[in-house]
Amino acid sequence: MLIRKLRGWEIPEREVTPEGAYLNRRELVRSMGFTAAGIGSLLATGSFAKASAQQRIRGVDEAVNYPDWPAVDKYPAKKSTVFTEELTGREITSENVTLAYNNFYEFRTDKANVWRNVERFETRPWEVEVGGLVNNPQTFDVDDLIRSMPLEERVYRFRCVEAWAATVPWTGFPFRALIERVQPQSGAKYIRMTTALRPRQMVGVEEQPWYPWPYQEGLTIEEAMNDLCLLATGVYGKPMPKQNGAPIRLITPWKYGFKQLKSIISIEFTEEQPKTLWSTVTPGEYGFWANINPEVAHPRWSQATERVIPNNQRVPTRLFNGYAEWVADMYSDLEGEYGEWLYR
Ligand SMILES: Nc1nc2c(c(=O)[nH]1)N[C@H]1C(S)=C(S)[C@@H](COP(=O)(O)O)O[C@H]1N2
Ligand SMILES: [Mo]
Repeated sequence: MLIRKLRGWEIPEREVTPEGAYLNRRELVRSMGFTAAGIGSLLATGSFAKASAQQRIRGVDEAVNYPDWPAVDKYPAKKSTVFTEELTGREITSENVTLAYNNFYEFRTDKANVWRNVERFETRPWEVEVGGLVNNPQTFDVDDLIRSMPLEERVYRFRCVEAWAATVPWTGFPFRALIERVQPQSGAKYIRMTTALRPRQMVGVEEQPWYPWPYQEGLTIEEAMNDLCLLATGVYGKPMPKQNGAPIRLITPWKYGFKQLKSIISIEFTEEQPKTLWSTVTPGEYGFWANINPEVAHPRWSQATERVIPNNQRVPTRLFNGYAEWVADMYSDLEGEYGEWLYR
């Protein structure tokens, strides 16, 4: 039953253009400075066998595995009157699709199998360390943080750089509210964010030691302060499932999906533009800005159209994913610096 449902919307192999498809393992290993012996010992931990044993088929709801969650009474949160389904111009993607079609390379690189591999990942208790160039550095228990923030449900368009797109009702709070608590110093210009790194709980990390883990991403402070920018702690009116980035992840709907890192443990204010996992791996393909723009092609494919899951119908890509009126001002200074600023 589930299998048949998944097959209906799984993309044909020829259309798959994943972030990591281009990676030449040997080249990466060399550029990352891993030795052959180091790789060998990491691979000798038996993760391949364990992974295949986990391939038994379960229902999507079972895989979600909501933790025993102290702030569960905050769900569902009140719905935004601005960021509605109508504003997105399309229908909300069904929950079963969003929860079973994921990019989360710490677990699996094939999107249809991430949810089947998150069982060992422990998302409570969970701390988020907020520091760097701030006057009031703090480490938050994630549930204390969630309880103290104004949660809201917002329906946003979602667009992966690979060209698949969805429409998702996230629950979260404005990144700005967190920034106000920690008070950035005047020298702070950027924010570096980091995903948890737990090889024993994350089969993809165990099996792919050549990626420059941990997954890191960054924004300017101005971007993080933007009205659209959300720290999401739930989806579809419930706490965030593990495969979608429990317990807390970034949502920047005007940027490609790879900016929107999952399962955040650290938020650091910096003076310099932070290095990110993808800009380290393939700087010409997944740069720092990553703003959605139909006119700036990815080096390996056009971005003029996108493919809405689960039916994969092609529709035009919108500048800033349709959110130009909220975000375009932030980039006016960069315009013309070099033609590709929107993408890079
Ligand atoms: N830590 C981490 N965050 C991540 C990724 C990842 O591999 N690891 N993939 C990114 C990419 S490429 C996309 S498209 C989105 C997918 O989010 P979803 O699975 O909730 O749709 O997560 C982003 N956040
Ligand atoms: Mo993506």
